[in-house]
Amino acid sequence: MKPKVFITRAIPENGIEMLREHFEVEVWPEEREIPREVLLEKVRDVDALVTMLSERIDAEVFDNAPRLRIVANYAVGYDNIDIKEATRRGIYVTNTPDVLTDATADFAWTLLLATARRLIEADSFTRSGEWKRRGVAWHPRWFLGYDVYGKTIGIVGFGRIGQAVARRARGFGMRILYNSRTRKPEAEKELNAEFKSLNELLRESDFVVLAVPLTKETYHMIGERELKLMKNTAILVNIARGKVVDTKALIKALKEGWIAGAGLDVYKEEPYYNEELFSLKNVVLAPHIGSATYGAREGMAELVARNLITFKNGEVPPTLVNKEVVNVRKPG
Ligand code: 8YV
Repeated sequence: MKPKVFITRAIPENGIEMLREHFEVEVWPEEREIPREVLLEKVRDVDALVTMLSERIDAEVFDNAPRLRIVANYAVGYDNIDIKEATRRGIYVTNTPDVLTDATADFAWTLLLATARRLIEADSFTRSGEWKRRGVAWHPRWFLGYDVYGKTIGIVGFGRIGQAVARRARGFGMRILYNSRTRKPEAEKELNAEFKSLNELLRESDFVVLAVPLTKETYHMIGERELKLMKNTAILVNIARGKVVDTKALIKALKEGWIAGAGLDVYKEEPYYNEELFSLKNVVLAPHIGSATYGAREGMAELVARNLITFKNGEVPPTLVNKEVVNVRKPG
């Protein structure tokens, strides 16, 4: 008999097909999120679980899943999973690094450029017929934005995605500053990046890109004090997690002109709606789509499947998060 895997959202078919060869597969078929009580019921007889960021995977889930041996998160981040609890119980946790790095870095740049050059405002002006109504071909003071080429970018969090954002900044002739928990001498050399304290980085950057994981240390790492350190011509881009920024402080900063604008892909809770924030003109907003390319999403599905299949074959999965779990239980 094949082991059973439950997938909490319809991931791309390539991953599901790979899994079908080795597992009995059930997929939550609806677009809406799986209700908590249904999830708790579904996990009762599963050996493996594929989860999304929006699901809290904690002791209660594990208590309901006596056969569960592995959780494959369909994301690089895993702040939705109680890793300590999983490890204690000998449950393997995997994520999807690398395959989404370039897509996410491209999207940071999409937000950066769209915010700097007011693309969304300009698009509505054109599409709504306002341009035609005005009856003027152009005006030297319309849609003035901020220069990007040759400016200074400050990247907070210099892991795979942060460095990929920096790699792109090289093509824009930028000075590259970064801040992270540990210094990265090799990346400094490769990317000609300068390590700065968070305060220095905020003071000196024209664009600040957040690329840190959400942890106790990074929760509200950008608040009123930090936003006040930024230049009033600077733009903040968040492709990390909404809770890294204090939303109230950000709204104040955008309204009162402490900073020039923000490009946001992530919010303190998701889905999110905030009239005060969403009515501002100097923000560009996306519904958490940093990794939403055909290539990245298929890569994520394949990696999820490879992790589960490798584990089933008694080997350590390629992108295991809780490495210490091998001391608690052997894979398989
Ligand atoms: C999510 C992400 O995976 O990988 C992450 O950590 O934030 C995104 O790529 C995506 O929204 C699906 O949950």
